[in-house]
Amino acid sequence: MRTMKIVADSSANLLSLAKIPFANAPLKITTSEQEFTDDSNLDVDNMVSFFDTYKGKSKTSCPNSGDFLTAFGDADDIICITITSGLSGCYNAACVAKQMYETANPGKRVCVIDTLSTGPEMQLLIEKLEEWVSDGLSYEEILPRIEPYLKQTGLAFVLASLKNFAANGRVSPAIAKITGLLGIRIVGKASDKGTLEPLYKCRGEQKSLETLFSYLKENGLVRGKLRIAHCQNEPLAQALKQHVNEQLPQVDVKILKCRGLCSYYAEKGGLLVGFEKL
Ligand code: X90
Repeated sequence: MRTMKIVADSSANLLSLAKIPFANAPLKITTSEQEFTDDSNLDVDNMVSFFDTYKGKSKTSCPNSGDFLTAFGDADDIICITITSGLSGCYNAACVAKQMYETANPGKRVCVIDTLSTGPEMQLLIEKLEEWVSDGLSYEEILPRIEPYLKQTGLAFVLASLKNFAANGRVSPAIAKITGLLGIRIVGKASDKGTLEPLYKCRGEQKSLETLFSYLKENGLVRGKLRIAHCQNEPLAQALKQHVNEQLPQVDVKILKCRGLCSYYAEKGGLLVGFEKL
């Protein structure tokens, strides 16, 4: 019996899976005062509080190939899920790790998937992989199902600030300009190329909630899954859940907290949603 393992970088906000082996490769958030490694030891609330008052420079870095090798462990078949290559070097580092792993361990196999997304959309794929593996599907049977599944899912967000995106050169100056205005929320999505695409500017959180919900409904949320990841904004996450439960009672909604990487970019109050278009 070959052993199968799911590996993801820490932007998926998951630390373990209930039914199958899983490991995460941590990204890092670095400041001139402190470095935060986005693994299970990270106190996320403490990191978010730190950024409340920190005014200096900060940056993020992806796991290196060694970090991915550590996450691979010694499994025979590995499916490795990464954040969009449009914004991060994770996918590249994972591909290098795959080459090293397969060369050092003849017969072992790694499949690296660039999700062109992050956070709760990665979570949906990982949940689906867990389901397929527990149902007894083989590595060969699972691989061709991944890209079609990703076509049926999407990522949307509500953010109050794109300060850290701009500071890290991960949005264009034109987009950076619309942010930071008091009370303005940006509702947007992961583009087809895996970059941040703002769609609407909303005044206030209530308006952003309505806008996000309409977007989800118009883009295929009917009876599938909705996964909400928030950065210290349980009230907004609960309000969205309640609204979806009332309007689209068949949708399966779950809420979780952002880990370090997503908290850093989404910033306090930010909300990410992954949804199935079915
Ligand atoms: O390699 C690195 O240093 C990591 C860079 C990651 C940059 C993007 C993080 C996104 C976190 C924020 C809102 C969703 C935007 C969706 C765009 C695909 C989540």
